Amino acid sequence: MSKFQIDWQEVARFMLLSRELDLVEEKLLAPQGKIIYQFSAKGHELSQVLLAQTLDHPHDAAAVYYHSRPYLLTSGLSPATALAAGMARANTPSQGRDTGVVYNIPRQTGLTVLPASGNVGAQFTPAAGWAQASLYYRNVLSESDWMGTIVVAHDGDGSTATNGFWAALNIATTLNLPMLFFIEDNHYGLSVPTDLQTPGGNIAANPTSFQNLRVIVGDELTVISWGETVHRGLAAALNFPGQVTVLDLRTILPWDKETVLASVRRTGKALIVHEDTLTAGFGAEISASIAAEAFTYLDAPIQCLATPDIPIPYNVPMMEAILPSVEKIRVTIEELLEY
Ligand SMILES: Cc1ncc(C[n+]2csc(CCOP(=O)(O)OP(=O)(O)O)c2C)c(N)n1
Repeated sequence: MSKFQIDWQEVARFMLLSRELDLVEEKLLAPQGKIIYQFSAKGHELSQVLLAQTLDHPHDAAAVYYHSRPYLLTSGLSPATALAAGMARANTPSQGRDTGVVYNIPRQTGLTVLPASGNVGAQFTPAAGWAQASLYYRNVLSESDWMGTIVVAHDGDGSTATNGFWAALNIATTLNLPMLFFIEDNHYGLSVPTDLQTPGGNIAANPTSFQNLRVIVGDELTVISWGETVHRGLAAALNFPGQVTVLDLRTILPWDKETVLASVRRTGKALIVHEDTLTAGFGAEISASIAAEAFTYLDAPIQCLATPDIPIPYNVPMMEAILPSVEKIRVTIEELLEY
């Protein structure tokens, strides 16, 4: 993944194409008995087409599931193959061996779609394997063309109850793998509501204690932080499920500017939280970069919560009083969301 450029005309074209294929299957092929199941991608189109446009590195890869057709169409799957696969025809990716809509695309010009199966949760292990291999190419074999690769595992919220999900999360955070867990949360696994398989029903809140995990939970505001205030930011963000992305920078020299800019361009709002003083704190640097490089995407002023320009008090309650507290962060998030 090297840049974040959206071709909106193409986005519209692939979204409409995907929707049209669903309608052909729903209205024609299913009633005629030519497909056994119809795996609708309705509602999945926008996020997947945007994701496919973002993954542009030749070694980027994805492991997909049965709702991934918009993503695959954007990555080079032809509409004819898409329909033929659903009908279990020959010369289609699984040649009728598996649910038609789980495809794989060996790398030709675009990215690789790893071999998939209809099993819920089967995507995470191959994706983690690809990510680990990419680090090997990059760090051990010193093949510089593997720099900047990322692998995505697509699945639904139900899959976060599977062994594959947790095992991959464990190794991805242990080895710091370049891996994105792209979970499409429609609040149900078939007819089972999320709160019956996830404490509190918030699938993003569940894995937040994993180290080296940059948690992405929402799309209306980006909270940028590092160190202790990450935990406060996460605690505050849990009050706004699905609305707030919390980025843990982990280092500020270098800092992950690309991730910050990509996220702010997506959410349109930025809140920086740190323990350093407001004046000359590193938040000012981040704020300046967002203003310079993502200004036209902003829907609200960039905000920074930091300590006032005073020495940090030794007395604990006094220290707590000046640090950005969970409550102060929560209130600021609320104000920014309402802006
Ligand atoms: C290993 C396995 N167990 C059970 C199933 C049957 N099954 C198909 S879809 C599904 C629900 C998946 O829910 P979720 O991950 O939330 O995806 P959604 O379809 O809601 O996007 C289940 C249990 C399966 N395909 N694979």
